[in-house]
Amino acid sequence: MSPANPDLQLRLHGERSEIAIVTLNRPTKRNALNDGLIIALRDVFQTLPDTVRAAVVHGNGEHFSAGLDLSELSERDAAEGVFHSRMWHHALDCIEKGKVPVVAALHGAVVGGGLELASACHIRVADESAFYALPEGTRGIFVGGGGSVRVPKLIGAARMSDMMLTGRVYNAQDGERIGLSQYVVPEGTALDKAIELATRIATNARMTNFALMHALPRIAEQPADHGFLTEAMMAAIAQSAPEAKARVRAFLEGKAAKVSKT
Ligand code: 1HE
Repeated sequence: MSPANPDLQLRLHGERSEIAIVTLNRPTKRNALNDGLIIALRDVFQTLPDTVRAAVVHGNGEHFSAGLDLSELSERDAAEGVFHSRMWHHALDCIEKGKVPVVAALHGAVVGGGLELASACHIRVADESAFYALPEGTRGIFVGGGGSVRVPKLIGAARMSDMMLTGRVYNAQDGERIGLSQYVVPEGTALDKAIELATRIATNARMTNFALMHALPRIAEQPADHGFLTEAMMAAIAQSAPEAKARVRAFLEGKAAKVSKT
């Protein structure tokens, strides 16, 4: 069950092993992401067991992730740099466009490639110790793990430029305010909250989760006229699933929960 690389751990949680908890386990290096760890992430998300319906990613130690392992950067030429970046793209795509929704539990440093990893997840829960930065600007490099595609979708290109040009660091509260996370929770509780959310997500109809992962982001990028058509197709497929019919019937018969204020 555990990946071959000890820097990444996988454990299954829940009565039906429906939650995968994926742990970055390189705390002495602040979960800096070396090639081995990126490949292990790719492999783990490509081969999640069939029981899994939602996943959580978090980091052991004081920080979520210090980003790219800078010790591996120095000797790369331009061609190697392109392939290296494409490797990150593929691995993080296995999270964003993978089998199940993924919740990131964030604490401490969520910087550089660590923020790129978090951005590939579907929900981000930060505890109050979390802070966000893109120190690539300071290091004389550029994002390479999909950050220039995903981060502007969360906070806009202007805020991302500011982070990279000036080294601006956002704390957890401001990170939530601008859209880097959807939740802020007390220090030390991000993993519990992420597991709680993943457990709820795992109860959704599979086609609903599929639509939210695979159709919604594409529809959002389509011209409106194309988007309406794609939405209509997706809606019709989702509604026709037996599980959807059973859920709607249960509500009409008073057997399903109403929407209620929190
Ligand atoms: C590292 C890395 C790393 C720590 N690569 N080894 N990312 C950065 O520019 C962030 C660099 N890291 C930091 O700013 C700080 O380490 C932290 C704020 C994250 C944490 O600080 P702290 O005081 O808890 O830890 P530390 O003492 O700085 O680091 C502990 C060890 O981890 C130390 O090694 P040691 O052998 O001396 O113990 C550090 O060298 C090591 N370490 N971060 C390698 N990033 C796809 S492109 C993405 C491009 C990027 O991500 S660029 C941004 C890189």
